Formats: sequence, structure tokens, C-alpha cells
Amino acid sequence: MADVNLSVIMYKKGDLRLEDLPVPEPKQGEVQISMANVGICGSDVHFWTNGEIGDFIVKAPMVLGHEASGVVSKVGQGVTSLKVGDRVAIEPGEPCRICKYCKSGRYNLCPEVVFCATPPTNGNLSRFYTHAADFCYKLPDHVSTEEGALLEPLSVAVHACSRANIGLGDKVLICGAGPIGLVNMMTARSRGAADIILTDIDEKRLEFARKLGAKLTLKVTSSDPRVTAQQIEEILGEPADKTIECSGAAPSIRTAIYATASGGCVVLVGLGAYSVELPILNAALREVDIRGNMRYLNCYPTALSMVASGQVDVKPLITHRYKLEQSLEAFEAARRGVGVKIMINCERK
Ligand code: 572
Ligand code: ZN
Repeated sequence: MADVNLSVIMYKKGDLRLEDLPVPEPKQGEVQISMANVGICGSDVHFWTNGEIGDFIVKAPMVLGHEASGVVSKVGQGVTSLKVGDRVAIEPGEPCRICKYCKSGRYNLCPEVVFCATPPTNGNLSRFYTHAADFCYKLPDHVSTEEGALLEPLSVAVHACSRANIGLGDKVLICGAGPIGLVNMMTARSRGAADIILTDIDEKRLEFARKLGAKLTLKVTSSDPRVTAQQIEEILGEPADKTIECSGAAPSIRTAIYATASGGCVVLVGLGAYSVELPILNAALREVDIRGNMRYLNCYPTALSMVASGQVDVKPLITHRYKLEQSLEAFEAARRGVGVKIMINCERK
């Protein structure tokens, strides 16, 4: 197969192919990027296996991948912030910049955002890709392109912990010990949380979390969320001040509400069913705020500083590495739930 711009393309549900595409040229304000590393996210796997997430339906072939980094290979007209050879992390969503959300500074809520690997927009699991220069962040020499790609999930956590207002001395519950739960643990720790408990139904994930420094973990075994909440309270010594729900599972969201202290806050990060039954009176009468979370907002610079300063070490999240040519194998592994973060290297070697 010709390999001018080898790319990972999903044609339709269950149909993933490696194919060559033309090399895109950078438009005004854009850079062309020779892609370095792209992590596989749950949504990439979900689009491939289900063909849709909510209202977003894959109707035409789409390149996957949005947790990405690379090296600037060309600059478009008017770009002064970056030059050829700069290593960058790519923030995958470009908002419209003119709607009321963009103008008021909440660009993550822009309804017109163009986001990598969200239909109909192509992602960046390719050799070459073009992106708005101001949504690319230059990496210092000592920050690797693998870490650059991991700034994407880390930014989700920076936003979630900010939505929960996690601070000094807080007791924090994190539901779900997958990649997003783990970056939330690291970020909550950085923000000064005193005690952090992680829950999951999978003991292997909790074991991995403990290797990354989790001190408190609970394997969820009860089907009664009140029982699980009681177990969490016993471990923490009191209810959690703030909870970040990363599983999206209905029983876990119910547990999150019961386990959070009156006056506290539950941030919903995990993706699950469109509609779930919740103990809403329990939340309302105890002033437990239930907050949404949409990706991230001005979080890449913070995530980069956290990594560059050594405050967090995201590298151990990567459990499996593949070359772009092996992407179909990598996606099979991701579908089987192998490891934690699977990273694909797009460099021609
Ligand atoms: O890394 C960002 C990210 N965001 C996800 C999922 C995976 N990764 N979100 C959940 C799905 N929504 S969406 O609006 N959508 C498919 C565009 O339902 C976006 C945020
Ligand atoms: Zn993602």
C-alpha cells in the first residue's frame, strides 16, 4: 500500500481500515503536523464498534484519533507562534470563536466546535494532519510527544477537578479507575486533596491505581448504592467533600450522590446511558450539586505545566505501544479492554 499519508479510517460500524490519504496543506492560521503519538480514547473505540455516540452518527468514512502530538512540518499564512520543527500537543477541538459561549469564554460549550474524530470531522491518526496553530502547544525539550498526547485526557481531569473546586484538605471520591479516573486522581492530588478514594468493579484496575500511588481503593461488590456509599464513608472516615464520577454507570452515579457530603459536589465525567434514575431528592435536600463536564476549557497550558514541572507523571499510564501500521491490532486490543492507555506512534521509522 502507498504510504504518503497512512491513516486509520472507520468506514462504518465495525469497519476499520488503514488507508492512504492525500497530505493536507495548512490553510491560513494553520500548521501542518507530522504526527508523533496518538492515544486511543474510549470514544474512538465506541465510534468504531457502535457507529455512533448519542446524536453523533458516523455517516461517512472518518479518521479516528484525538489524543495527539506531533512536529510542525509546514506553517500556513499568518502563523507566527510556531515554526517548522516545533514539537506540539494538539488540543483537538476548534470552536467557532464568535458564538455567545466562545465570546463569554466558555468555548468548550460552543455548538459549532469542530472536534477531531467526532463526525463529520476527521481525527489525526495519520502521518500528516493540519490544525489551527493557536490550538497547538509547543512542548519544552524535556517533555516527550507521548506526554504531549496525554495532555488531552489530563486536560479533561484539570477541567473536572476545577468544576468540583477540589482544594486543600478535601476528601475526594473518584468513581472508576480507568484512564480518566487515574488522571483525576493525579490532578486532585496536585490540587491538595488530603484523601482520595478510587472505586471500580475491576480489581485489576484498582491494583494498577495503587501502583500509581492510590492509597485508598474499594472494589464495588454490592448492587445497593447505599451499601457502597457506606463502605466509602467508612474508609474515608466521613462522606466525600467532592466526587468525580468517571464510570458513567447508573449504579455508580447513584453511589456518588449518596457518598457525597451535604453541601458537596458531584461532577459527571463518565459517559453512560442517555437517561438514568437518580436519588435526586437526596441530592436536592442535602444541597449536593450535580455538575456537568464538557471536555476542557483553557486547560492545556495548565496540564502542560503540571507535566513539565514534574508535578504529575502521566507516562506510567501507557501500558501498550503500537506503530501506525499496527493500528488495527491496537484497536482490537483496546476493544478487548487490554491495559490502560494504548499509544500509537505515527512516525515513519
Ligand atoms: O477526550 C475528550 C472526550 N470527550 C468525550 C468522550 C471521549 N473523549 N465526551 C463524551 C462524548 N461527548 S459527545 O458530545 N460527542 C460524542 C461529541 O456525546 C463529548 C465529550
Ligand atoms: Zn477522548
